[in-house]
Amino acid sequence: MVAAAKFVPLKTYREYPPAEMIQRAQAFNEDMQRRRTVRDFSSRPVAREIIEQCLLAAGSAPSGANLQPWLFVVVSDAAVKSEIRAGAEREEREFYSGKAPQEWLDALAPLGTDENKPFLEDAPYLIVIFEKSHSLLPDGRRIKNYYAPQSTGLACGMLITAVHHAGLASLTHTPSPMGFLNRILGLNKDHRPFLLLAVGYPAVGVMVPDIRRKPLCEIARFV
Ligand code: IYR
Repeated sequence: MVAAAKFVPLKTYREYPPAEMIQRAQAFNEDMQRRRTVRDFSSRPVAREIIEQCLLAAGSAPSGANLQPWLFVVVSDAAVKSEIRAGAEREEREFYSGKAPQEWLDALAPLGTDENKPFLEDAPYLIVIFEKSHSLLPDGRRIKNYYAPQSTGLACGMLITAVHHAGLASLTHTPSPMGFLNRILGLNKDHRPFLLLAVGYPAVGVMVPDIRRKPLCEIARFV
């Protein structure tokens, strides 16, 4: 049986005068341009409440058929972080010493990355985002999640934005393959590890690569 659509009035939309819209868009862009990925974190504690609010913001992302095909596993336990570091560094050693083609290594050179991932223990939180291939409906039916990668990617983008907005730094980390995360976190094959996000304060005196963002004319076309 197909559930009947139920609609309610949209009460949350807010319109701004055009000049204010421009000002808001500029201010938001300026704030987003301050975001930088960092690879060195302070172990300074961060209140769980901040992470919870950022996750709720991420969970407001649009998703295929509103199936919300994501699971955020927040790791702060030191022993679990160590296991994750060991699993990731095992994959990264292979990546950097043979698996990655030279072209890929050349593209990474400006970022100065290598197989050592101390941030996986230093950062107070590792948020492992899983893409769920299926949903369990309240009536017990198991159905496929539509556009699961797109939806989960959108939620990740919103999470990174929320974390930055809250005043914390993050690092998107994608050891490959990431199957070890299922084993460590006890999740079945319906859960595909999508991204590992380290979150916390940047280390004091942290350095970041001297890189630029592409100008509008290179990333957009108005037709
Ligand atoms: N996963 C490796 C390699 C890596 C790949 C890309 I694409 C990056 O933007 C950064 C790193 C690592 O984390 O070192």
